Amino acid sequence: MRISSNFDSGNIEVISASLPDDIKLSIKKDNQSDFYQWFHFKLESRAFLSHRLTITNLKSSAYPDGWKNYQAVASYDRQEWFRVDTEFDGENLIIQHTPEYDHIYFAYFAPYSYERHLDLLAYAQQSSLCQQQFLGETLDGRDMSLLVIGEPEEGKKIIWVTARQHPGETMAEWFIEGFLERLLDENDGVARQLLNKAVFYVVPNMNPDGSVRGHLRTNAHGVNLNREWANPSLASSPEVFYVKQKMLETGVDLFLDAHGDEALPYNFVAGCEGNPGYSPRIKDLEDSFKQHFLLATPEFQDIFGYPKDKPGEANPTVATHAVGQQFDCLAFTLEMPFKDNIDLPDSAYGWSPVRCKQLGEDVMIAMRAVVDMLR
Ligand code: GEM
Ligand code: ZN
Repeated sequence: MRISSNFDSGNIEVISASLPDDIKLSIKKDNQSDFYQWFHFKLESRAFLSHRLTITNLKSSAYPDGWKNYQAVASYDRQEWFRVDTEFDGENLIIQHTPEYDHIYFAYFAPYSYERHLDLLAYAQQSSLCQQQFLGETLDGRDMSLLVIGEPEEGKKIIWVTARQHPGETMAEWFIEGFLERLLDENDGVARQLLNKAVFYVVPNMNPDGSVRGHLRTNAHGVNLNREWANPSLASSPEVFYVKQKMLETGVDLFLDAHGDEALPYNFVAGCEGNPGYSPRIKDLEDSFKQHFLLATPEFQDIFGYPKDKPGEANPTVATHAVGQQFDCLAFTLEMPFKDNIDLPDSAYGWSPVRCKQLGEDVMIAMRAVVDMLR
């Protein structure tokens, strides 16, 4: 029996793996950070043998509430990721599974590999609607890539969408994949109308280094990019530095920053109610966007989410707050669940890549509803 994780976004520490019904594991911290929660590894054993895998020491993980009612995902072909029997005893996560094949992968959520990221960029730039731009290099020397969709033109609105500041939140890049596939679909009326009215600046992965390293929340130097937007630096957060620099060039009329949430089993958004510049205009835009998103899909809801920030108390280092304040624009953090949307549960797959992609398509309905009112 063997457990490995030396591959794209791999993360596990083997404590003991000699008995199939008593495998003990732990999760490595993000480099130069105390955050840990993302796991992704391969088990090589014998099919049709019952296995019990215990991931230990989770009381101090980044979001312990994330393990309550959580089911791990597994895959034989690295394409289909299904949920497996998982219990949390307050300290350890216990996965009980009898594999159908000798080799099986386990992960916190369906991984989104760097190769798939490069394929997504390559697919998009083949569209006549899309231009790929290099913004700068990350700390590990990877490209920060921007996709510009639509023709910049006087009078068009500027819509920015970023994803995966937190690399373990792979649902964010699955969401972008669905969003791009619809936006680039020349037979889709909603996409075509939006592209007559707006230009889109899309960063499918804000944190390629953390993604490959198997981090939950930080970049190669252990920096949480979603706390760097007030004062990004080339030394610590070049990813944010380059994107913010480009935003200052283009301006921003609507900003959406896609994330995943460990604990809440819902899709929801968090806005800018705590910004000093928050106004009735922005509140109306937020309400209209949410009302139309609610009509577009029952996968979105606006009852459960983060506590509202008090007036003037928004954290100015958070992307949504910084961009919303800087550009006096509609700006949302979008959260998808690591668990499931408990309003529409799927016991076999939970929240999944397919549903992330569908949400990426559906959000376009809300964008279409507000695009004419952004300024
Ligand atoms: C969150 S977003 C920050 C909290 N936002 C509001 N409005 N309360 C983060 O960075 O902590 C996003 C995430 O981690 O997914
Ligand atoms: Zn996040």
